[in-house]
Amino acid sequence: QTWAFITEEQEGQVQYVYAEEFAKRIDEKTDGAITVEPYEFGGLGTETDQVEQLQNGTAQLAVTSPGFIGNTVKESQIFGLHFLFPDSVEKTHEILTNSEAINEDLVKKYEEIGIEPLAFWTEGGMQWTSDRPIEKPSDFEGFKMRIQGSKLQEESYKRYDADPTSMSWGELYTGLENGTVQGQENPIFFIADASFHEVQDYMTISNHNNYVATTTVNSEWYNGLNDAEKELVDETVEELQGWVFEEQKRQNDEFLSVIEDSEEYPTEVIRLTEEQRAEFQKLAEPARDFYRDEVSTEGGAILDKLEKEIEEATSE
Ligand code: 6CS
Repeated sequence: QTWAFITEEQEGQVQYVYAEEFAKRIDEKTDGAITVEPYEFGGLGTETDQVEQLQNGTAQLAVTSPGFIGNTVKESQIFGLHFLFPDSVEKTHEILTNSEAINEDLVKKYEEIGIEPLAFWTEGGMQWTSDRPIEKPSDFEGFKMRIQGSKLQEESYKRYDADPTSMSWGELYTGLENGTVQGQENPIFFIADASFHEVQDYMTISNHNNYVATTTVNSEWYNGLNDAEKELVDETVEELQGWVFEEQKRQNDEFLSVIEDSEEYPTEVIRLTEEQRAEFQKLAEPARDFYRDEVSTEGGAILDKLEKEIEEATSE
């Protein structure tokens, strides 16, 4: 049998190599009886189309991002909050792996729409790229900021007085080039690999958030697997949780110098101090109430629990 595995990224990029590694391990474990076919982003439509393909069973597996699924699974927008997770990417990955709020309560919300999330993981800290230096919140005034598409992401940028616009990443290079948008956020590996630095003059190392990706499967398909197949999927996803942490780290470390050393496309790299980050953090904080009141369907119960878990994990 063949299982289709959709990703939102292209060859070499973290989500795609994750799907390749998953395929390789399944192939080895089943002696070739099960083939997993990874799909790169581009051929199947937009990220939102891909969510539908997972839901209707065209694909069995997919990496989906909360920024795109947030209109369907409202609570998943929680990952659009700035300065919620600890500064350490490693700690964040640990929380994403172990949190009950995420892996039990939030999972139930996906299940309601026929999607089973098997793992949440980080693709690294989010950084800003822009056509002007971004060092303080007022630098965002009237700034046309690209966001993926969730209400919470929109609110987060409105807190800095920016003007957020939703856009698929397939349109983003051109959008930045012709000025439809003036900036965007992404982990370093993605900024460099998608060549956004070619059409941006500045990159601010802000670590204002983490890019969270989710390994998801079609519920009906997953529940129809026999015990051995289910175990095979679960065990492989579990193995990849540590593997993908190392992979994103390697890529984010390596690609920083691609941006910094490019002579053809010079990009000024701005590193925010703790004081500078605190200015953004102060403005970002009330977006949590927006999540509780306007986004969550249950008054923010998942956020309340997650905040406690983060507090516990960081005070250890
Ligand atoms: O910015 C985006 O929309 C894209 N960024 C990453 C890191 N992966 C895929 C996603 O669609």
